[in-house]
Amino acid sequence: MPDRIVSADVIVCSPGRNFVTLKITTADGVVGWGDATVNGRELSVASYLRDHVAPLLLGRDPQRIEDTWQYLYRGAYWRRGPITMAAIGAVDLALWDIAGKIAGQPVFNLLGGAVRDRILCYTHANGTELPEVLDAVDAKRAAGFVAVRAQFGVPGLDQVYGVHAPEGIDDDHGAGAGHGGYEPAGRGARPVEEVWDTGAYLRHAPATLAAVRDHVGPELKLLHDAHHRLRPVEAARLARELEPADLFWLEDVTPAENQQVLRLVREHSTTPLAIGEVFNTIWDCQQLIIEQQIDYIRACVMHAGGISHARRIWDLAALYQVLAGPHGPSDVSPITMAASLHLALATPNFGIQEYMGYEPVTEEVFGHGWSFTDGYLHPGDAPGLGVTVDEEAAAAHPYQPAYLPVARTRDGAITNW
Ligand code: GCO
Ligand code: MG
Repeated sequence: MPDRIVSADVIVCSPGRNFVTLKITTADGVVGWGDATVNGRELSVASYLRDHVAPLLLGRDPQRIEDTWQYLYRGAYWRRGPITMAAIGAVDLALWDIAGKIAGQPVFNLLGGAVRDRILCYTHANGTELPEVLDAVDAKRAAGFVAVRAQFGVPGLDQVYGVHAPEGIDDDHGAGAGHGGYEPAGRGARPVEEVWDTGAYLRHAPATLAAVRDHVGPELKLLHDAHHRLRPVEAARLARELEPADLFWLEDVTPAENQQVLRLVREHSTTPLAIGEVFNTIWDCQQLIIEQQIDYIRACVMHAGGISHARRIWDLAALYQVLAGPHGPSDVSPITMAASLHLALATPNFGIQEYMGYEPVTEEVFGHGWSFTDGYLHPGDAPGLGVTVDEEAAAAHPYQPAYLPVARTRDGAITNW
Protein backbone atom coordinates (compact mmCIF):
# COMPACT_ATOMS: atom_id res chain seq x y z
CA MET A 1 0.00 0.00 0.00
CA PRO A 2 1.69 3.26 -1.08
CA ASP A 3 2.11 6.13 1.32
CA ARG A 4 -0.59 8.86 1.14
CA ILE A 5 -0.64 12.61 1.53
CA VAL A 6 -2.44 13.47 4.78
CA SER A 7 -1.96 17.24 4.95
CA ALA A 8 -0.93 20.21 2.83
CA ASP A 9 -0.43 23.45 4.77
CA VAL A 10 0.46 26.91 3.56
CA ILE A 11 2.75 29.17 5.58
CA VAL A 12 3.07 32.86 4.69
CA CYS A 13 5.91 34.58 6.51
CA SER A 14 8.11 37.64 6.17
CA PRO A 15 11.62 37.05 7.52
CA GLY A 16 13.22 40.00 5.73
CA ARG A 17 10.68 39.75 2.90
CA ASN A 18 7.53 37.75 2.14
CA PHE A 19 7.63 34.05 1.32
CA VAL A 20 4.85 31.53 0.65
CA THR A 21 5.74 27.99 1.70
CA LEU A 22 3.90 24.70 1.21
CA LYS A 23 4.32 21.82 3.64
CA ILE A 24 3.10 18.41 2.48
CA THR A 25 3.03 15.57 5.02
CA THR A 26 2.46 11.88 4.31
CA ALA A 27 0.83 9.19 6.46
CA ASP A 28 4.29 7.76 7.12
CA GLY A 29 5.35 11.15 8.48
CA VAL A 30 7.52 12.22 5.54
CA VAL A 31 7.50 16.01 5.08
CA GLY A 32 8.15 17.78 1.77
CA TRP A 33 8.70 21.52 1.35
CA GLY A 34 7.70 23.69 -1.58
CA ASP A 35 8.06 27.41 -2.32
CA ALA A 36 5.24 29.39 -4.01
CA THR A 37 6.47 32.97 -3.65
CA VAL A 38 5.32 35.44 -6.31
CA ASN A 39 6.81 38.78 -5.35
CA GLY A 40 4.12 41.38 -4.61
CA ARG A 41 1.24 38.92 -5.19
CA GLU A 42 1.95 36.48 -2.36
CA LEU A 43 -1.56 36.13 -0.93
CA SER A 44 -3.17 35.18 -4.22
CA VAL A 45 -0.92 32.15 -4.64
CA ALA A 46 -1.38 31.29 -0.94
CA SER A 47 -5.15 31.26 -1.49
CA TYR A 48 -4.84 29.25 -4.71
CA LEU A 49 -2.95 26.60 -2.77
CA ARG A 50 -4.98 26.68 0.41
CA ASP A 51 -8.44 26.93 -1.12
CA HIS A 52 -8.11 25.02 -4.39
CA VAL A 53 -5.08 22.71 -4.34
CA ALA A 54 -4.50 21.46 -0.79
CA PRO A 55 -7.92 19.72 -0.54
CA LEU A 56 -7.23 17.86 -3.81
CA LEU A 57 -3.90 16.52 -2.60
CA LEU A 58 -5.27 14.65 0.41
CA GLY A 59 -5.17 10.88 -0.10
CA ARG A 60 -2.96 11.02 -3.20
CA ASP A 61 0.18 8.91 -3.59
CA PRO A 62 3.05 11.42 -3.09
CA GLN A 63 5.29 9.49 -5.48
CA ARG A 64 2.99 9.99 -8.46
CA ILE A 65 4.65 13.32 -9.12
CA GLU A 66 3.98 13.58 -12.86
CA ASP A 67 0.38 12.44 -12.47
CA THR A 68 -0.21 15.09 -9.80
CA TRP A 69 1.38 17.72 -12.05
CA GLN A 70 -0.91 16.78 -14.95
CA TYR A 71 -3.91 16.62 -12.62
CA LEU A 72 -3.33 20.17 -11.38
CA TYR A 73 -2.33 21.64 -14.77
CA ARG A 74 -4.92 20.07 -17.04
CA GLY A 75 -7.49 19.67 -14.31
CA ALA A 76 -7.66 23.41 -13.63
CA TYR A 77 -8.67 24.02 -17.26
CA TRP A 78 -7.35 27.61 -16.82
CA ARG A 79 -3.81 26.87 -17.85
CA ARG A 80 -0.55 28.77 -17.38
CA GLY A 81 -0.07 32.10 -15.63
CA PRO A 82 2.23 33.00 -12.72
CA ILE A 83 -0.17 32.18 -9.87
CA THR A 84 -1.30 28.80 -11.21
CA MET A 85 2.20 27.74 -12.19
CA ALA A 86 3.83 28.86 -8.93
CA ALA A 87 1.21 26.88 -7.02
CA ILE A 88 1.83 23.78 -9.15
CA GLY A 89 5.56 24.43 -8.80
CA ALA A 90 5.29 24.43 -5.02
CA VAL A 91 3.48 21.08 -5.02
CA ASP A 92 6.04 19.66 -7.44
CA LEU A 93 9.00 20.77 -5.31
CA ALA A 94 7.44 19.33 -2.17
CA LEU A 95 6.76 15.99 -3.91
CA TRP A 96 10.33 15.74 -5.26
CA ASP A 97 11.53 16.49 -1.71
CA ILE A 98 9.36 13.65 -0.39
CA ALA A 99 10.50 11.27 -3.16
CA GLY A 100 14.13 11.97 -2.30
CA LYS A 101 13.51 11.40 1.40
CA ILE A 102 11.68 8.11 0.74
CA ALA A 103 14.55 6.94 -1.50
CA GLY A 104 17.19 8.26 0.91
CA GLN A 105 18.73 10.14 -2.03
CA PRO A 106 19.38 13.76 -2.94
CA VAL A 107 16.91 14.81 -5.64
CA PHE A 108 19.65 15.14 -8.28
CA ASN A 109 20.18 11.38 -8.08
CA LEU A 110 16.52 10.81 -8.93
CA LEU A 111 16.97 13.06 -11.98
CA GLY A 112 19.71 10.89 -13.48
CA GLY A 113 22.59 11.86 -11.23
CA ALA A 114 25.20 14.59 -11.36
CA VAL A 115 26.61 15.53 -14.76
CA ARG A 116 28.90 18.17 -13.25
CA ASP A 117 30.75 18.67 -9.97
CA ARG A 118 29.62 22.20 -9.20
CA ILE A 119 27.30 24.92 -10.43
CA LEU A 120 28.53 28.27 -11.73
CA CYS A 121 26.62 31.17 -10.22
CA TYR A 122 26.50 34.95 -10.53
CA THR A 123 25.65 37.53 -7.94
CA HIS A 124 24.67 41.21 -8.00
CA ALA A 125 26.87 44.30 -7.59
CA ASN A 126 25.09 47.65 -7.49
CA GLY A 127 26.21 51.25 -7.16
CA THR A 128 24.99 54.69 -8.10
CA GLU A 129 28.24 56.23 -9.37
CA LEU A 130 31.02 54.31 -11.13
CA PRO A 131 33.41 54.17 -8.11
CA GLU A 132 30.65 52.55 -6.03
CA VAL A 133 29.92 50.07 -8.80
CA LEU A 134 33.60 49.13 -9.02
CA ASP A 135 33.82 48.76 -5.22
CA ALA A 136 30.73 46.57 -5.23
CA VAL A 137 32.14 44.36 -8.01
CA ASP A 138 35.48 44.11 -6.17
CA ALA A 139 33.70 43.12 -2.96
CA LYS A 140 31.89 40.30 -4.74
CA ARG A 141 35.11 39.10 -6.38
CA ALA A 142 36.81 39.16 -2.98
CA ALA A 143 33.96 36.97 -1.68
CA GLY A 144 34.86 34.44 -4.38
CA PHE A 145 32.40 35.17 -7.17
CA VAL A 146 33.65 34.67 -10.74
CA ALA A 147 30.48 36.05 -12.35
CA VAL A 148 28.90 39.35 -11.36
CA ARG A 149 25.89 41.33 -12.61
CA ALA A 150 26.59 45.07 -12.53
CA GLN A 151 23.74 47.60 -12.16
CA PHE A 152 24.22 51.34 -11.78
CA GLY A 153 22.47 54.65 -11.37
CA VAL A 154 21.63 56.87 -14.33
CA PRO A 155 22.51 60.60 -14.27
CA GLY A 156 19.38 62.64 -13.73
CA LEU A 157 17.33 59.78 -12.24
CA ASP A 158 16.82 59.66 -8.46
CA GLN A 159 16.10 55.99 -8.25
CA VAL A 160 16.73 52.99 -10.49
CA TYR A 161 15.23 49.63 -9.61
CA GLY A 162 17.97 47.13 -9.05
CA VAL A 163 20.32 49.79 -7.73
CA HIS A 164 18.56 51.60 -4.91
CA ALA A 165 16.73 49.81 -2.14
CA PRO A 166 13.13 50.78 -1.43
CA GLU A 167 12.67 52.68 1.81
CA GLY A 168 13.18 50.65 4.96
CA ILE A 169 15.30 48.03 3.25
CA ASP A 170 18.92 47.51 4.23
CA ASP A 171 20.79 48.20 0.99
CA ASP A 172 24.05 46.52 1.81
CA HIS A 173 26.58 46.17 -0.94
CA GLY A 174 28.60 43.97 1.35
CA ALA A 175 31.01 41.26 0.45
CA GLY A 176 28.98 38.41 1.92
CA ALA A 177 28.53 35.36 -0.26
CA GLY A 178 25.44 36.76 -1.65
CA HIS A 179 23.20 39.17 0.08
CA GLY A 180 22.80 42.52 -1.60
CA GLY A 181 19.67 43.95 -0.09
CA TYR A 182 17.99 45.80 -2.93
CA GLU A 183 15.62 43.10 -4.08
CA PRO A 184 12.82 43.09 -1.54
CA ALA A 185 9.81 44.95 -2.77
CA GLY A 186 9.12 48.17 -0.90
CA ARG A 187 6.94 47.58 2.13
CA GLY A 188 3.72 49.51 2.31
CA ALA A 189 0.22 49.55 0.90
CA ARG A 190 1.22 50.85 -2.56
CA PRO A 191 4.15 50.51 -4.95
CA VAL A 192 6.90 53.11 -4.96
CA GLU A 193 6.81 55.17 -8.19
CA GLU A 194 10.05 55.85 -10.05
CA VAL A 195 10.90 58.01 -13.06
CA TRP A 196 12.62 56.29 -15.98
CA ASP A 197 14.44 57.87 -18.93
CA THR A 198 15.65 55.46 -21.61
CA GLY A 199 17.68 58.10 -23.47
CA ALA A 200 19.72 58.91 -20.36
CA TYR A 201 20.28 55.20 -19.72
CA LEU A 202 21.41 54.50 -23.28
CA ARG A 203 23.88 57.40 -23.14
CA HIS A 204 25.31 56.13 -19.86
CA ALA A 205 25.30 52.31 -19.92
CA PRO A 206 27.93 51.47 -22.59
CA ALA A 207 30.64 53.67 -21.07
CA THR A 208 29.88 52.42 -17.56
CA LEU A 209 30.06 48.75 -18.49
CA ALA A 210 33.20 49.37 -20.56
CA ALA A 211 34.77 50.98 -17.48
CA VAL A 212 33.79 47.97 -15.36
CA ARG A 213 35.36 45.65 -17.93
CA ASP A 214 38.57 47.75 -17.95
CA HIS A 215 38.69 47.60 -14.18
CA VAL A 216 38.17 43.85 -13.80
CA GLY A 217 40.15 42.59 -16.80
CA PRO A 218 39.06 39.91 -19.27
CA GLU A 219 38.39 36.94 -16.99
CA LEU A 220 35.44 38.00 -14.87
CA LYS A 221 32.07 36.99 -16.28
CA LEU A 222 30.15 40.26 -16.43
CA LEU A 223 26.36 40.42 -16.72
CA HIS A 224 23.83 43.24 -16.97
CA ASP A 225 20.02 43.36 -16.69
CA ALA A 226 18.11 45.93 -18.79
CA HIS A 227 14.93 44.79 -17.02
CA HIS A 228 12.50 44.91 -19.96
CA ARG A 229 12.80 48.68 -20.32
CA LEU A 230 13.80 49.11 -23.98
CA ARG A 231 11.99 49.16 -27.29
CA PRO A 232 13.37 46.82 -29.96
CA VAL A 233 15.51 49.38 -31.80
CA GLU A 234 16.89 50.68 -28.50
CA ALA A 235 17.63 47.12 -27.42
CA ALA A 236 19.51 46.46 -30.68
CA ARG A 237 21.59 49.60 -30.20
CA LEU A 238 22.45 48.75 -26.60
CA ALA A 239 23.40 45.16 -27.42
CA ARG A 240 25.70 46.40 -30.21
CA GLU A 241 27.28 49.16 -28.14
CA LEU A 242 27.97 46.75 -25.26
CA GLU A 243 30.05 44.39 -27.41
CA PRO A 244 33.40 45.87 -26.25
CA ALA A 245 32.43 45.10 -22.63
CA ASP A 246 32.27 41.38 -23.58
CA LEU A 247 29.20 40.58 -21.51
CA PHE A 248 28.42 37.02 -20.43
CA TRP A 249 24.84 38.08 -21.03
CA LEU A 250 22.53 41.03 -21.46
CA GLU A 251 19.23 40.25 -19.75
CA ASP A 252 15.64 41.20 -20.57
CA VAL A 253 16.70 43.73 -23.13
CA THR A 254 13.08 44.18 -24.22
CA PRO A 255 9.78 42.75 -22.94
CA ALA A 256 9.36 39.26 -24.35
CA GLU A 257 5.66 39.39 -25.06
CA ASN A 258 6.18 40.29 -28.71
CA GLN A 259 8.92 37.78 -29.35
CA GLN A 260 9.69 38.24 -33.04
CA VAL A 261 11.18 41.65 -32.21
CA LEU A 262 14.19 39.85 -30.79
CA ARG A 263 15.22 39.13 -34.40
CA LEU A 264 16.07 42.80 -34.80
CA VAL A 265 18.37 42.67 -31.79
CA ARG A 266 20.06 39.51 -33.11
CA GLU A 267 20.65 41.08 -36.53
CA HIS A 268 22.66 43.86 -34.97
CA SER A 269 24.67 42.21 -32.24
CA THR A 270 26.44 39.12 -30.97
CA THR A 271 26.04 40.08 -27.31
CA PRO A 272 24.52 36.95 -25.69
CA LEU A 273 20.90 37.43 -24.66
CA ALA A 274 19.07 36.03 -21.62
CA ILE A 275 15.30 36.23 -21.25
CA GLY A 276 12.52 34.55 -19.34
CA GLU A 277 12.32 35.28 -15.62
CA VAL A 278 8.62 36.12 -16.04
CA PHE A 279 7.88 33.01 -18.12
CA ASN A 280 6.06 30.14 -16.49
CA THR A 281 5.59 27.45 -19.14
CA ILE A 282 7.37 25.95 -22.12
CA TRP A 283 4.78 27.68 -24.31
CA ASP A 284 6.11 31.09 -23.27
CA CYS A 285 9.58 30.38 -24.62
CA GLN A 286 9.02 27.81 -27.36
CA GLN A 287 9.45 30.31 -30.19
CA LEU A 288 12.43 32.09 -28.64
CA ILE A 289 14.23 28.78 -28.18
CA ILE A 290 13.38 27.16 -31.51
CA GLU A 291 14.31 30.30 -33.44
CA GLN A 292 17.47 30.66 -31.34
CA GLN A 293 16.64 34.24 -30.44
CA ILE A 294 18.16 33.80 -26.99
CA ASP A 295 21.26 32.16 -25.54
CA TYR A 296 20.01 31.59 -21.98
CA ILE A 297 16.53 30.73 -20.76
CA ARG A 298 15.85 32.46 -17.42
CA ALA A 299 12.65 30.73 -16.29
CA CYS A 300 12.66 30.11 -12.55
CA VAL A 301 12.28 26.45 -11.61
CA MET A 302 9.38 27.11 -9.20
CA HIS A 303 7.59 29.76 -11.28
CA ALA A 304 7.78 27.40 -14.27
CA GLY A 305 5.78 24.66 -12.59
CA GLY A 306 8.58 23.03 -10.60
CA ILE A 307 11.31 20.56 -11.48
CA SER A 308 8.91 18.44 -13.57
CA HIS A 309 8.12 21.23 -16.03
CA ALA A 310 11.36 23.25 -15.91
CA ARG A 311 13.27 20.18 -17.05
CA ARG A 312 11.06 19.95 -20.14
CA ILE A 313 11.96 23.57 -20.95
CA TRP A 314 15.63 22.88 -20.42
CA ASP A 315 15.45 19.75 -22.59
CA LEU A 316 13.83 21.73 -25.43
CA ALA A 317 16.57 24.34 -25.01
CA ALA A 318 19.25 21.64 -25.29
CA LEU A 319 18.12 20.84 -28.84
CA TYR A 320 18.96 24.42 -29.87
CA GLN A 321 22.12 24.93 -27.82
CA VAL A 322 20.35 27.32 -25.50
CA LEU A 323 21.58 27.04 -21.90
CA ALA A 324 19.61 27.29 -18.66
CA GLY A 325 20.34 30.40 -16.59
CA PRO A 326 17.59 30.24 -13.99
CA HIS A 327 16.19 33.16 -12.06
CA GLY A 328 17.20 32.96 -8.40
CA PRO A 329 16.89 36.33 -6.68
CA SER A 330 16.31 36.59 -2.94
CA ASP A 331 12.58 36.95 -3.63
CA VAL A 332 12.22 33.22 -4.24
CA SER A 333 12.86 31.17 -1.12
CA PRO A 334 15.85 28.95 -0.36
CA ILE A 335 13.57 25.99 -1.21
CA THR A 336 13.44 27.13 -4.85
CA MET A 337 17.19 27.72 -4.82
CA ALA A 338 17.71 24.13 -3.66
CA ALA A 339 15.41 22.75 -6.37
CA SER A 340 17.17 24.79 -9.04
CA LEU A 341 20.56 23.47 -7.92
CA HIS A 342 19.45 19.83 -7.92
CA LEU A 343 18.13 20.19 -11.47
CA ALA A 344 21.24 22.12 -12.54
CA LEU A 345 23.56 19.42 -11.25
CA ALA A 346 21.74 16.82 -13.37
CA THR A 347 21.30 18.86 -16.58
CA PRO A 348 23.94 18.89 -19.35
CA ASN A 349 22.85 22.21 -20.94
CA PHE A 350 23.01 24.17 -17.72
CA GLY A 351 24.78 27.53 -17.90
CA ILE A 352 24.64 29.65 -14.76
CA GLN A 353 22.51 30.12 -11.62
CA GLU A 354 21.54 33.54 -10.28
CA TYR A 355 22.47 33.62 -6.59
CA MET A 356 22.21 36.66 -4.36
CA GLY A 357 22.24 34.76 -1.10
CA TYR A 358 19.80 35.52 1.71
CA GLU A 359 19.63 37.76 4.72
CA PRO A 360 20.51 36.01 8.02
CA VAL A 361 16.91 36.48 9.23
CA THR A 362 15.69 34.51 6.17
CA GLU A 363 18.17 31.73 6.86
CA GLU A 364 16.93 31.48 10.46
CA VAL A 365 13.64 30.26 8.99
CA PHE A 366 14.90 28.38 5.94
CA GLY A 367 17.79 26.01 6.56
CA HIS A 368 19.52 24.65 3.46
CA GLY A 369 22.11 22.09 2.50
CA TRP A 370 23.65 23.92 -0.44
CA SER A 371 27.09 25.44 -0.16
CA PHE A 372 29.01 28.19 -1.96
CA THR A 373 32.72 27.75 -2.67
CA ASP A 374 34.91 29.86 -4.96
CA GLY A 375 32.11 31.10 -7.19
CA TYR A 376 30.29 27.77 -7.46
CA LEU A 377 27.34 26.18 -5.67
CA HIS A 378 26.51 22.57 -4.77
CA PRO A 379 23.09 21.38 -3.53
CA GLY A 380 24.54 19.00 -0.91
CA ASP A 381 23.92 15.26 -0.53
CA ALA A 382 21.11 15.17 2.03
CA PRO A 383 18.02 13.16 1.02
CA GLY A 384 15.38 15.23 -0.82
CA LEU A 385 16.02 18.91 -1.51
CA GLY A 386 18.09 19.31 1.66
CA VAL A 387 16.00 22.16 3.10
CA THR A 388 14.37 22.65 6.49
CA VAL A 389 11.79 25.17 7.67
CA ASP A 390 11.62 26.39 11.27
CA GLU A 391 7.88 26.99 11.63
CA GLU A 392 8.19 28.73 14.99
CA ALA A 393 10.74 31.16 13.61
CA ALA A 394 8.47 31.72 10.59
CA ALA A 395 5.51 32.54 12.85
CA ALA A 396 7.54 35.34 14.45
CA HIS A 397 7.59 37.15 11.06
CA PRO A 398 4.01 37.66 9.82
CA TYR A 399 3.18 38.79 6.27
CA GLN A 400 3.66 42.47 5.50
CA PRO A 401 2.18 44.09 2.39
CA ALA A 402 4.96 44.87 -0.10
CA TYR A 403 5.00 45.82 -3.77
CA LEU A 404 7.43 45.96 -6.62
CA PRO A 405 7.79 49.51 -7.97
CA VAL A 406 6.03 51.21 -10.83
CA ALA A 407 7.94 53.37 -13.34
CA ARG A 408 6.80 56.45 -15.27
CA THR A 409 8.44 58.32 -18.12
CA ARG A 410 9.15 62.04 -17.65
CA ASP A 411 5.69 62.91 -19.00
CA GLY A 412 4.05 60.83 -16.27
CA ALA A 413 2.99 57.80 -18.37
CA ILE A 414 3.49 54.32 -16.99
CA THR A 415 6.40 52.52 -18.63
CA ASN A 416 8.20 49.17 -18.33
CA TRP A 417 10.65 48.71 -15.48
C1 GCO B 1 16.71 39.50 -11.59
C2 GCO B 1 15.37 40.12 -11.62
C3 GCO B 1 14.84 40.60 -10.33
C4 GCO B 1 13.33 40.77 -10.47
C5 GCO B 1 12.66 40.42 -9.20
C6 GCO B 1 11.17 40.61 -9.26
O1 GCO B 1 17.26 39.37 -12.66
O2 GCO B 1 17.13 39.12 -10.52
O3 GCO B 1 15.23 41.03 -12.66
O4 GCO B 1 15.48 41.76 -9.96
O5 GCO B 1 13.01 42.06 -10.82
O6 GCO B 1 12.97 39.11 -8.91
O7 GCO B 1 10.59 40.08 -8.13
MG1 MG C 1 16.21 40.09 -14.27
